[in-house]
Amino acid sequence: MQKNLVYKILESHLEHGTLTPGEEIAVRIDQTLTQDATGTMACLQFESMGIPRVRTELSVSYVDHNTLQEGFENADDHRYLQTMAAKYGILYSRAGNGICHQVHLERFGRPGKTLLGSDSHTPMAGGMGMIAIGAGGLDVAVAMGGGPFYLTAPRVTRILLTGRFQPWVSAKDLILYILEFLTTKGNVGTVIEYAGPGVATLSVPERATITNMGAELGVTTSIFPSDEVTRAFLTAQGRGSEWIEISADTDAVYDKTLNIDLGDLVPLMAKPHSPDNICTVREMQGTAVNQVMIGSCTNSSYRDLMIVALMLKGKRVHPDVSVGVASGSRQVLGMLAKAGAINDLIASGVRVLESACGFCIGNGQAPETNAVSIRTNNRNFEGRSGTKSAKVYLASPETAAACALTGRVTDPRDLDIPYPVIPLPEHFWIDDTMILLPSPEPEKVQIYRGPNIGEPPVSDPMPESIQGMVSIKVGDKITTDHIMPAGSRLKYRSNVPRYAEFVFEGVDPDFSARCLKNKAAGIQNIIVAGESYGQGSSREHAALCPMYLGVRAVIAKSMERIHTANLINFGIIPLTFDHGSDYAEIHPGDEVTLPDIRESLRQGKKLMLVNRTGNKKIPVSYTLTERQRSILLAGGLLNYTRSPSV
Ligand code: MIC
Ligand code: SF4
Repeated sequence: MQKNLVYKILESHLEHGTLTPGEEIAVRIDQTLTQDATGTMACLQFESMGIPRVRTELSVSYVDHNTLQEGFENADDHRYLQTMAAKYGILYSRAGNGICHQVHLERFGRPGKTLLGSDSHTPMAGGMGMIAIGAGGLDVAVAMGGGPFYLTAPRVTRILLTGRFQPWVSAKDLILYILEFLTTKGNVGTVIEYAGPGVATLSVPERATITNMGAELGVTTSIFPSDEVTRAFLTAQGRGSEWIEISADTDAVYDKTLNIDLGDLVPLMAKPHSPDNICTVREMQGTAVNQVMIGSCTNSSYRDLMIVALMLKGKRVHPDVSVGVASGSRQVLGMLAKAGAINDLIASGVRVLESACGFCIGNGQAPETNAVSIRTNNRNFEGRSGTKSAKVYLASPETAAACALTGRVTDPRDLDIPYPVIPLPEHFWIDDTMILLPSPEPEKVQIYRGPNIGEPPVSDPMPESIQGMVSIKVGDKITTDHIMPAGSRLKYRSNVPRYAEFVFEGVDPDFSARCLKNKAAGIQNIIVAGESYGQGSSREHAALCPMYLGVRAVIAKSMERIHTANLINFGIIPLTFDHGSDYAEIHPGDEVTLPDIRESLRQGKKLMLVNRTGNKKIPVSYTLTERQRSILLAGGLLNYTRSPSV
């Protein structure tokens, strides 16, 4: 049978199951990546598995998120990660070397391979023909130990690209356009495969911008074929020998095909507070801008930042706008410096920021009250910038630079300057000295553990029945940033009891204390939610910390993939309403029961939620494989791994 690209790679890595959409499969993972915000927990979990050395072809531990280092916590965690990597056979990318996804694309991504990363934007590596998937840290820890990754065999949507971009329109505009019609909801279980003659007009970094923001669509991953453009990129990275050609068969079958002519696109923006709230830049034209932030894993390649530097060269940014530029990697920063672009940026009044996540995760650069902030990153959830009242618009580097110059929302086509064309460099600057190799004498490496590091907590097995209380009821599109805020709270990632104090901090500041009180009284906590619960980040703390607070079930209208997997991994049952209208029948504080849950799960039987306060029976469902049911019965993946036959 003629195969699409996704199924070709999945088939060559299949360990269990049959490749039929909707079926559970397990695939071998060639490479893993972790970062410092999710990685410390993943590494602690890996250590607790008692495996002496990682069993992947390549595992890299990046430090890029927690580089603000207010207090000792982050620096201690970094030292832990460095020593842990040295001992267990992991490459360690030091703080300052860049954002995990950008560095991975430059130095490690390989067409045809699989990559699992403890970060939701791992699919960025799909820009060079890999199956790259984001997952919770525990799933990545299992993959580091050589275990396969379980997922639902996806439906594949093909996006057929024709034509080429008009000047001033670029990859960000394309993915924003796709977000407008596919939205952030309803794409769970799908992979997007890009094809068509338009593909050849896009460089690897442009493709990576597009696959990066597939995370915002909620798809499992996105992928481009590996072609001559990929070969040129790998060759310029000194890795030409790692290139293979890989693409779909001519008559390959897809679940759906969408057609986009790149020439039809115009500059777009995502308005507050969702990446799918799209308008044209011209619709917002003239709105006063307070801040422009250019960078993040989505748009921080050499191409993106050279365009910005050339647009600003010889000019000054508007005096009312604070402008920051953060390169995605030390390679990009070094090349900008060699090209004189850093001088151009400095001269124009730009604040040159560290090669790290920084502003994107609310680590510094919080804008002023009620600010309009134009950013090139991928998420504009309320409060993520660090300022709750700020209005964040997502846009391309071209649009962001135009706004920086004029102090108003400006379509870059309206600037009277020629569109800078940035050819792919023949050779990128290669200096891997900030990537430390594992120790040749692992037995001699002492692992450093600062006082911020605690043991990862483990849940109890699933009780016979859940007797609980609705501790919170939230609406639609609740993101993991709502559940587990990042920014200034990030430094507590390795200290679960402390971090758990901030669960739902911006939504209901009393949530954590209420849950702990219930827990002490033997009452289980239940979360009730609307559509697309758990969008956004892969952070497993959005499940781990609620688990610590005694949350046992989440009942939602619908739920996102990575978060659902994280809930299961930490023993919290993800349930959906059979009838969305029943959402209205439950209120905060209601006493509810899930009778005989243990037995029902064991036998795969239907569940009924009894609302004792409202005196109602509400049918709820789960879509769980036998393995997932066993994990829940055991009280999470760690318990299950220790004794799988619960
Ligand atoms: C994000 O962009 O939200 C993050 C921070 O990179 C997260 C990971 C995390 O919470 O540490 C992600 O996207 O998975
Ligand atoms: Fe870092 Fe932002 Fe990318 Fe997440 S989305 S990995 S915080 S740059």
